[in-house]
Amino acid sequence: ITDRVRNKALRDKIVSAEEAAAFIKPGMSIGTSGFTPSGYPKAVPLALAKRIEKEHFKINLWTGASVGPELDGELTKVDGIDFRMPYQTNKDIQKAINTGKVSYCDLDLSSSAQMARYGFMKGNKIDVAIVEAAAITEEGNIIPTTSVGNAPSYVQTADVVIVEVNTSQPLALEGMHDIYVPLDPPYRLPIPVVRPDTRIGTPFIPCDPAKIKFIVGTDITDKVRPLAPVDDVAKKMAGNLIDFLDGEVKAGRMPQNLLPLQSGVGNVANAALSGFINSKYEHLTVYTEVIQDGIFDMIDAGKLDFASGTSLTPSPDGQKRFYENIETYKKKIMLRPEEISNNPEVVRRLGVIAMNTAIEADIYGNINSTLVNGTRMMNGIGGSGDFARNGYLTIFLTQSTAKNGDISSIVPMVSHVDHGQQVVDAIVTEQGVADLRGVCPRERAKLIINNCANPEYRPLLMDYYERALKATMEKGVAHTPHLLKEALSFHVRLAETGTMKVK
Ligand code: 0RQ
Repeated sequence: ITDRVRNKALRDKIVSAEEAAAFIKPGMSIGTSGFTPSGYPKAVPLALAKRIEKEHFKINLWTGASVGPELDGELTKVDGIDFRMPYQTNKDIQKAINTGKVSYCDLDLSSSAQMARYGFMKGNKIDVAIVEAAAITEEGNIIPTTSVGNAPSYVQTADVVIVEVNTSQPLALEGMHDIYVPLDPPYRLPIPVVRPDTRIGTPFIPCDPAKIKFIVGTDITDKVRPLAPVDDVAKKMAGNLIDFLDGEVKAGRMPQNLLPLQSGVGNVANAALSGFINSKYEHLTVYTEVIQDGIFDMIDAGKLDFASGTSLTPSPDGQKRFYENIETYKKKIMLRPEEISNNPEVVRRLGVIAMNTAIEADIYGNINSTLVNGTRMMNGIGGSGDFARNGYLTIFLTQSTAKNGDISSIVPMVSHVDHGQQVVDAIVTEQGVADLRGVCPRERAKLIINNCANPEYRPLLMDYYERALKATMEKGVAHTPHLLKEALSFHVRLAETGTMKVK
C-alpha cells in the first residue's frame, strides 16, 4: 500500500489491522465509510470482532447505510454492537435488532450526517472514524472508493481517523467523487447543485493529516450481492411504470427525456430501472443514492447521459463489468456524500422522479417501507423518505402480493406508516397504476383496489371499504373510512392462519 499513501510522513502510521483495532475502547462510537456493501472498512472491523470475542465489550456503530458482513455481520456475531444507525440490511443484525440486543435508530439518510455534526446522537460524538480509501493524497486527504456515504462528516467530527487503504479498489476511482459538506445553521448556504452533473466540491475527503492515527492496508473486496432476475411480474410492473411516465410526457408535464430518475435499492427497484432500457427514452439522467446494475445497463444502451449517487451497488457481475470498463463509466457517474445525493433542497430543485419500494400500501395510499406486520424491522427507511417527500413525482412500487400470494401488499390499513398518503402521487404494481394526485381518500381507495391490488384480494378489500364507508357515513365521519376493529384484520389473519386469504 505504500505507493497509495502519497504523503511520505503518513507512511510511518501504517500498522496492522490488529494494532489499529486495539485503539478502540469499550463504549466508543465508531463512524465508518460505506453505503450498501460498498466502500466500507473491512480489515479493522474483522480484527475488532476478534478482540471483542475475547474481551467482551460493545461499541456504537454509525455508518452511511447498510454495509458488508465484515462490519454488521461479524460484530453482531460477537455481540459487539450496542447502538446502530442509520440503515442496515444484514440478516444477523436484523435478528439482533428484532430480539432487542441492538438498539437501532432508523433515520432518513439525508439527515444522518448532520445529526452527527449537531451532536444529536447517543454518545453525542464520534470517537473514531474508520474510512476505506483508494489512496491518501500528498496533503493527507482521503480518496474514497465505491461509496461516499457519511464519511466526510464522520472524518470532520471524529477525534481520530483510521484509514483502510484497499488495494482491491482500482486507483481509477480517483476523480469520481464530489465531496461537499454544508455549513451548519445559522450560516447554511444554498447547495449549488443545479443539474445531476454539477460538481460543487473536491475529489477527496478533506482531512487534517494530524488526525490520521493509523493506516491499515487490505485487499478484501466489497461483498456485493446478486440481484434476483427480472421475472415476468417485475417486467409487467416496469411496463406499467413506463406507460404512466409516457402519459406524463404526452400531457406536457415532463420533458421528452423525463426528469432525473431516482430508484431505491433491491430487486423491485432494479427491475423498475430495467424498464427504461428498452423504452424510447434517451438522454436520461439519474439523481439517486444507489447506482445498481440497471444504471450500467442504461449507460451501455446509450440511454443515460449522467448518474449522480452516493454508492455503487452492483451485483457480482455488475462489479466485474464496472471494474473492467471503469474509464467509460467514470465519465458518466459521480459519487457524492449522501447528505447531498439525497438532499431535500436539491431533490426539489432538480424535480426528481422518486421511485421507491413499499413493503405494503393501504387503500388510501399510506406506505410502510420498514416494519413487517408493524413490528419486525426489515431494513429501514433509507433514502426513500428523502426522495419521496421532495420529488417532482413520487411513485411507490410493489408487487401486489408477497410470499407466494399469502400476503397482499395492498391492505386496509398499513401496520406502520413511513410515507403518509399526502406525499404519494402514484402506486404501481404489476396489476396497474393508481394515479392519486389531487384525489380524495374515498376515490383513492377505489383506484388502489381496482388498479393495484391482486384480483384474489380485490373482493376482500372492496368489501372492507364499502362496509367502512357505510358505517362512517352514517356517523358523518367518512373522510377516510375505516372500521377500527377490522383495519388490521388482514395482518391478524396472516399471524393466525399463515395467509391473508380467507380460507
Ligand atoms: O422477503 O427476503 O424473505 O425473500 O420482503 O422483498 O420483493 O425482494 O423486494 O428487495 O425490492 O425489497 C421494501 C424491503 C423491498 C426494500 C423493501 C418481503 C419479501 C422478501 C424483500 P425475503 P422483494 P426488495 C434506497 C431507498 C426501504 C428503504 C428504501 C426496502 C423481502 O425496498 O428496504 O426504499 N425499502 N430505500 O417476501 C411481508 C409484505 C412484504 C414482505 C415484501 N407485505 N409482508 N414481507 N416482503 N413485501 C435504498 C437505501 O436507502 C440504501
